[in-house]
Amino acid sequence: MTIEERAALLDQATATGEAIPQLTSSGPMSLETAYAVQHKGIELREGRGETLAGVKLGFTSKAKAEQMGVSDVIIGSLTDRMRVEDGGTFDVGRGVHPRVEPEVAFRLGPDAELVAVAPALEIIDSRYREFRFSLADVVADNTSASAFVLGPWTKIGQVDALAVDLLFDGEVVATGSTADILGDPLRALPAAQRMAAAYGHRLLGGSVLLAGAATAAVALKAGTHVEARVAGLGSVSVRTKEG
Ligand code: 0L1
Ligand code: MG
Repeated sequence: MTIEERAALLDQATATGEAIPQLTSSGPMSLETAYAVQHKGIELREGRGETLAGVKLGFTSKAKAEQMGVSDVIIGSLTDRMRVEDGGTFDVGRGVHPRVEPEVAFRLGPDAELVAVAPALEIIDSRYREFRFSLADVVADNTSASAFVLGPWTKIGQVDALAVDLLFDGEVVATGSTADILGDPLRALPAAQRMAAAYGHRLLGGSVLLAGAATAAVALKAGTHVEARVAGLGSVSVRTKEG
């Protein structure tokens, strides 16, 4: 299969919400090819009028990296159409099997420096059956990126050990700490710079850097008020619906 064919399969699965077999089930795929597939998928989105809104990191927690048997982070791209307003609505019916993670986001300045921080929610949704994939598969699938929600921006202070709660309808469903994001979410910038240089991502002024998850991802169903609270940074929320 060509890079274009692999990107088209993933793009189709995103549009229909129908899971596909892992791309690597029909043969091995190098990390370089996987990132080429990811970029082709973003090009398809740009061809439909979407614009780049930022980048995201995955596998930023030691536990997740160990679970996947990997020793480095992965990088994906965010577009404007993936963004849901704080307090807005996300249609779970559009996805395959969406999950949510509480995160920390940074806004980049003109020289791709960190200028502001916000609590964030990332909705991830693997396009592969049973949410199962190899490293190359998930990279090709734009690191499972589906949607993101940003809370209020504030000036950056110490963010290395802030308590994080994920709540569904006011009940805590997961707790963690920003320390689980690379030991300190500020490390997301050098990690993103390194990955962007290696794999051709753009760190644009004014764009967003989703630093990584502070807890494991939790499955979403319709009709839920989902909120992340990050101590000292405030909260961010989204409501899920179906159809
Ligand atoms: O944003 C993330 O941490 C997810 C990275 C991809 C792995 C997954 O889908 O769980
Ligand atoms: Mg994430």
